[in-house]
Amino acid sequence: MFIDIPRELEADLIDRPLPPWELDGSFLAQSSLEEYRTELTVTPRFKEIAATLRLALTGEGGGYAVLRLGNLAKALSDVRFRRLVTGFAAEVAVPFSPFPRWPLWKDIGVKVDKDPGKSSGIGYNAFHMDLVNGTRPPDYTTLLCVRLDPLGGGTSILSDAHAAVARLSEDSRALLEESAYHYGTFFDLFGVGEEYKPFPILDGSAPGAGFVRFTAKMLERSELSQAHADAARELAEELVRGQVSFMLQPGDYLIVNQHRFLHGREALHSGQDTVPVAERRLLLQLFLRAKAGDGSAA
Ligand SMILES: O=C(O)CCC(=O)C(=O)O
Ligand SMILES: [Fe+2]
Repeated sequence: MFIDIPRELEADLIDRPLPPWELDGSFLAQSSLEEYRTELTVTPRFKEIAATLRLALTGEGGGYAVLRLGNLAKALSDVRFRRLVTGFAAEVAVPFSPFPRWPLWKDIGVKVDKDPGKSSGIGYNAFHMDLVNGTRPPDYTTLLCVRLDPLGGGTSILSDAHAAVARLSEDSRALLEESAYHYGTFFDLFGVGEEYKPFPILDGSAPGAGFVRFTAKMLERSELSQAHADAARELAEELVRGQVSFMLQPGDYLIVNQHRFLHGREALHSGQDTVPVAERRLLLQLFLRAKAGDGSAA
């Protein structure tokens, strides 16, 4: 679901600088949420775009959206643009940082010597949920594209997790409901609950509800029993079968409802070591927590 910003709204937003935000612990402060909302909702059509965005993320069949903010990215300074995108994000849920040492927005650059399958690696980044091993993963994960891979790789991939689960056999689903899965380390994180280890991929909710707590990265990096690994591999294959893919353009803002969709990224093009670090692909990542009492993320 791609959402364009009407020209008149772009023009209004360019003339409407937002103040710096404040944090309350690792969350965007309520006062900043209200201030941004007040500033932005007087702009004609902003409310309408925010409603379209929420519907794309939580309505029937929805689960992700790409806001096309490229013209605004070009027209505004980095600081002003980042505040504006934070304002859009705050219309969906509360921005927060699970990583105490990082600011609200975290850089995802390209590191040629990192595990290629992990965040900021150069290889295929398999379907996953972010912060999968916390008892409360972020309700939304969001990625803002600053720079493309100049060599042409890095297509984003998304897949409807519940649709993939629905295509599995009952036996596989039963295995995925067992607390037999684990992935990664859990250290010094805020706002995502406790470490969950081991965890079930399916939590026994009704079809279409609950998290599909999954990362295909566990297939290579976690010790799993044969039967559990086979069921997880089937799910990974169904996710690929149902995937959509597109190349994020500079200024595109991808928001993923983690209760519904899993995400990943195709490999960057070979030859990243020949690209100067400052010219490599760059995304900025921000996580969102659904507002208290707002059951709509699920
Ligand atoms: O590089 C990308 O497009 C996705 C990165 C990602 O999913 C992550 O770092 O969690
Ligand atoms: Fe991710």
